[in-house]
Amino acid sequence: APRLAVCPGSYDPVTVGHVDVITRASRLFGVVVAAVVHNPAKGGLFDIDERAALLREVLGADAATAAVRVDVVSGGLLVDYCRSVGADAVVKGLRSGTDFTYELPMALMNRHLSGLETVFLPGEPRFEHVSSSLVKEVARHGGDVSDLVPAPVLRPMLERLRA
Ligand code: COD
Repeated sequence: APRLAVCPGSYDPVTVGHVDVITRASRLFGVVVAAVVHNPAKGGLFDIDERAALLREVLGADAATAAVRVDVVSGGLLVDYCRSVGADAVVKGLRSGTDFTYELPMALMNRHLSGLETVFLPGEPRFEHVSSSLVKEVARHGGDVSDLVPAPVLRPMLERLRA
């Protein structure tokens, strides 16, 4: 069977940084599932089904093939979801030492819980400053974020921020 990786995230909304990580993961694994995970620590602009719909639109032709899928994880542990889909690894992008400090305990905990390994991909330096939360903040105050989110995200995000 092809190796399967899960790229979990809040994806609220998907950014060019996320797309870069998913695309690079798909060159390493036969199947990549971009999993929209409900993170109760973060209030959402979009609900998780809306985020998943935007991801599917953005990943376009890739998401229509078996090689890149989009799924929703509405609760529970990531390791349980990963087991349910037969994942071989979690793949995450690392922008900085701050990301590493946040991600390392989760990676170790997930391995402790179920043996699930995490593979870290170094973030593309051009996108090091790109996060969903900063994109929303800049857009909310009228800044230009058109290079930071995929084109299909821009209008729905601006409309939602205005609402
Ligand atoms: N460049 C590279 N990587 C990036 C970039 C960028 N510009 N932007 C984002 N990323 C990476 C992030 O580092 C992260 O790895 C991933 O993309 C997703 O980012 P976000 O911001 O969409 O998602 P987070 O950080 O809010 O998601 C955290 C999870 C919800 C995935 C996490 O909390 C989790 O796994 N929860 C599941 C519940 C669980 O099992 N808890 C116990 C874990 S030990």
